Amino acid sequence: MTPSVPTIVIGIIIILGMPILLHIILSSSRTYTIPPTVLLVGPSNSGKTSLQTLFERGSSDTETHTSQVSQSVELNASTDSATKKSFRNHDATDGTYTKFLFVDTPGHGKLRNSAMAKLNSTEKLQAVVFMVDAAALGEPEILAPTAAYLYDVLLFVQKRATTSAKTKAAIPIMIAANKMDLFTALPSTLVKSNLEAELTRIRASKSKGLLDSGVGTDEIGSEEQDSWLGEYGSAKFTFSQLREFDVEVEVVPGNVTGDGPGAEKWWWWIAQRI
Ligand SMILES: Nc1nc2c(ncn2[C@@H]2O[C@H](COP(=O)(O)OP(=O)(O)OP(=O)(O)O)[C@@H](O)[C@H]2O)c(=O)[nH]1
Ligand SMILES: [Mg+2]
Repeated sequence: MTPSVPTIVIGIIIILGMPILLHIILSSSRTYTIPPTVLLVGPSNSGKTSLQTLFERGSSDTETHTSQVSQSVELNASTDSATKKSFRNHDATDGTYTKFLFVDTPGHGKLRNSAMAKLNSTEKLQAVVFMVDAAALGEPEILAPTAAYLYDVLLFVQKRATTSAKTKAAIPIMIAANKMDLFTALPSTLVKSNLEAELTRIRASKSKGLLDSGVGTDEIGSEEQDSWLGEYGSAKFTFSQLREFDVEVEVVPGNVTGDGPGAEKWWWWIAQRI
């Protein structure tokens, strides 16, 4: 029973190799189980945290505060038409449910970077919900910063679609026009046209800035084209121009609290895209 050299070598390989093999198996299965993620962005006070609470608990009566950090909850959605109206995240025992992460981000201007970073770093990002306060969007001082934020999000998604078309699918965007329970709320058609008009203005001023910065007309070419939102050179921006990049943008009205269309349509939109 004297141990031979090959036996010892094989023994050592097995002893040293097993943990490494186990690590590879476990870490690869971990990345595999990351659920699809839906990111909730938008300006402060639009109702993001309220919506996340509603989807998670089935009600949203708790007081919310300006969010300081991103918050992730795990939800189950089904495209089964029988459950179309039930977004309550109750036990997923019957039917086929898809587990997904619903991530709330802080909307405050000073914390916006963290939301944009999330957009950039989220694995399995499946959809983006951009929430706006439809009751406040009639005021220019709310509309302007809201559109500026939306501009950044849309341009990010458009750029991602053009640069990595083969590796990553384009991300659909839902503009959730919230607070439809309030009589001051703009109808979704006006939410859409107001945002498009403001985005047109922003786009024009950005391209003008580029021209004014002294860059020669020869040099702007593709650089400017890449950072132009929507159809290049068009006078007016419309959300439908993003279809050219396979990016779908839809305005969907709803409300988290009070009486109105509710949150079912938003839930249904999400369920179909995860
Ligand atoms: N009337 C009405 N008020 C709403 C609705 N949804 C949210 N609110 C109110 O809007 C306020 C802001 O809601 P939050 O959910 O904290 O807003 P937020 O988007 O998370 O804001 P930040 O965390 O600062 O980015 C709260 O007082 C909510 O009660 C709605 O559908 N209708
Ligand atoms: Mg919040």
